[in-house]
Amino acid sequence: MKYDKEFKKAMYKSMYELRVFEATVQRMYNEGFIPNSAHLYAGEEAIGSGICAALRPDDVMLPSHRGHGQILAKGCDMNRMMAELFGKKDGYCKGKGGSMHLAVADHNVLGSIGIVGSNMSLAVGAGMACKKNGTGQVAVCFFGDGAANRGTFHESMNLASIQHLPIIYVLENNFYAISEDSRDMTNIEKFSVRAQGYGVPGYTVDGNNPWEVYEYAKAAVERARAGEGPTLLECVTWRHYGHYEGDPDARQWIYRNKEEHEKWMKRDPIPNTRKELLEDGTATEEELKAIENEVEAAVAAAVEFAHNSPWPDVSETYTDMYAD
Ligand SMILES: Cc1ncc(C[n+]2csc(CCOP(=O)(O)OP(=O)(O)O)c2C)c(N)n1
Ligand SMILES: [Mg+2]
Repeated sequence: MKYDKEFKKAMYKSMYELRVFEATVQRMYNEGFIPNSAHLYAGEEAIGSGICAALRPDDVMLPSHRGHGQILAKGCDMNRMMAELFGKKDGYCKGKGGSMHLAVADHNVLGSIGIVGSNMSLAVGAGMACKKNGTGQVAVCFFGDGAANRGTFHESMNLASIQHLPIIYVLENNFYAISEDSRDMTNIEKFSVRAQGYGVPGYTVDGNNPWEVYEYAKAAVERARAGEGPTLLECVTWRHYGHYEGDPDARQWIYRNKEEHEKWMKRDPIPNTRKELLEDGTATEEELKAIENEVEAAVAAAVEFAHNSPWPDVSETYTDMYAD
């Protein structure tokens, strides 16, 4: 076996956490407890978990707007994340960040972001800081196929390349930017070829296979830590739900195709990895059930924590808004 059993079980646990967290966020949103927009990560877990398995705790993350899974996979606290989504005082940003400005200072998560593609510009600054620190830190920037058509993608990658910045660009290609099919929005088959234009290595990776994502991430991280510069990883995947929670396409197939969706659902990374772990003798059914029960209890406890957390006081409305 290529990986030891503990590593494989930890990867499954991480992906399962992301899945249950998002299913719960969906329920909490629909019950009216999350006063915000929610772009769910379900289906894309192998990317967040695979990339983060290759990171150090002090590496810097620039999540996208679809960031819950990315942030959770970095090891952030589920209770404080859920409280933040509820807008409560014990949230990571005292309830003022919500889903799309969820920053976690003590894990170097610079914040999920509502302006699509803007985190690629910020990644250059983060990459410069990592390089200046001289401790081998890297910056990981997550964004989608839609964001890859913004100017910031090109400017960021060019500057990162000439300055040999330690940045991993993780393009989550789920084929859609809201309702726009990326196959109608570009004339290239693979976004990864764009990296060549900047002298950056670019790879297209199976984003539903955590081991493949991890291998490419590990190589990209090693390259970045060695001072050799950025890498672009295009991770091909599929989101299970609509663009945002409430998107009518999730039930009515307005812009996505039901047949294509069903084809992708057979490639769902969670049941497939579960099956693999059972078949290759990594874990028994009982062991996997125990992991799943533990995760489900932790997510339920996070909901409890969020419900019990107080609302922020009105006097705090303008505190923590700007750096001193
Ligand atoms: C600069 C900017 N333009 C448009 C939007 C509206 N918008 C929000 S998400 C989104 C699509 C993003 O698609 P993609 O980058 O593929 O990410 P995905 O949602 O598929 O993860 C758009 C156009 C925005 N938030 N910011
Ligand atoms: Mg997309």
